[in-house]
Amino acid sequence: MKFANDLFLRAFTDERLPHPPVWLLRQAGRYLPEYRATRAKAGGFMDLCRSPSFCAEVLLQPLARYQLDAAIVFSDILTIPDAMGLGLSFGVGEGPRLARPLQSESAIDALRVPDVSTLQYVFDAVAECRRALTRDGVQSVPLIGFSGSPFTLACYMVEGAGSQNDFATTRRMMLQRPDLLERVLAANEQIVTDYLEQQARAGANVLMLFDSWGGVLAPLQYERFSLSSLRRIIAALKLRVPDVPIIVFSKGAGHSVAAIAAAGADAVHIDWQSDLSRARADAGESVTLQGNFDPLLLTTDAATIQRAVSETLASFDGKRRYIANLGHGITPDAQPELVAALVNAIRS
Ligand code: 1CP
Repeated sequence: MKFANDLFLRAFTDERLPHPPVWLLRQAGRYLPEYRATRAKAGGFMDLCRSPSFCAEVLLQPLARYQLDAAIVFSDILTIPDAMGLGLSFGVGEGPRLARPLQSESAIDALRVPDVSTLQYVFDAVAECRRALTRDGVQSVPLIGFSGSPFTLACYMVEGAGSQNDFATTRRMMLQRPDLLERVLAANEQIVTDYLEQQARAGANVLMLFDSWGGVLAPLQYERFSLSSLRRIIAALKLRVPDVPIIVFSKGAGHSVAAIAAAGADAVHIDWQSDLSRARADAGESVTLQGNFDPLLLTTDAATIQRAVSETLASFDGKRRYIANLGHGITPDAQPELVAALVNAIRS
């Protein structure tokens, strides 16, 4: 595959780059008026995710506005609980809800690993996104495919929604009946592995695992209930799709950067509460780091953003094995012109 811009892929090698490649977690989304218009046209959020042409449309929206070095397939991590029949819905301006959360042993007994073909609409979206990026055989920027981690998916599957109390229902199950949580994690591990493999086969150039809630676990719990499954998923993918770099984001697990690197991740995404220089010391020189600007910057002003970028890149070598990004997803109140300010400050 030929790329017009392959800076992002070169950040997975030891090459020194002219400036860090940059893309932003959740770069397509509600902060963009054109995204809100496409979502309204599609009907609902899952209708948007189920339409490859709408997915490609919103994929391109941030690329048209900003000089970004990667694109991420438009989808959501909750496609897997949906395929498991847990009754996913999204209201306008609301987070996800599952009608049938896994809150009893009998519900977990009934849990089945879906056939990966039930997620064909996601693989079709990957292929359509890749086509939308490509002209005359040249792809503009690399395409990232993604999945939730087994633990983070389990948080939603047990809780039935997002959480204001660090997923207490899930953690209570972990404390009282670790065997039950481990059955959910084993089911998730199997489908996540196949799901990522199929995204790579459909055209994703890089894969990312979102362990967004791994940080609610203490370090030993994190190893047992999250990182162990990530390690096995990475090992399986390295056999099945060996040339595809893998990025791991365990938000709030800055204590385990070295362990995530040792688990085989090609890149570790760093959250905004962690320090990049410290992460570099923990991860070593042969792992790529991605992150970690505070998403709140996108609700401040251009001078504040310029200062934050200068300070970060003065204290940290951003030209080798580093991908600039946010330390968590863009929020709906981010100002589109400040996204431009951040991207331009990083590039210069
Ligand atoms: O940049 C892009 O193109 C965004 C694609 C994308 C990704 C990578 C979306 C679209 N969701 C995700 C991943 C995702 N989804 C994560 C991991 C990343 C992270 O930690 O930020 C998580 C935790 C979710 C779950 C989810 N989906 C939430 C959070 C719920 C909570 O716990 O509070 C929400 C609000 C969604 C819906 C969603 N997904 C994506 C968008 C644009 C939206 C908003 C839906 C809408 O239009 O109303």
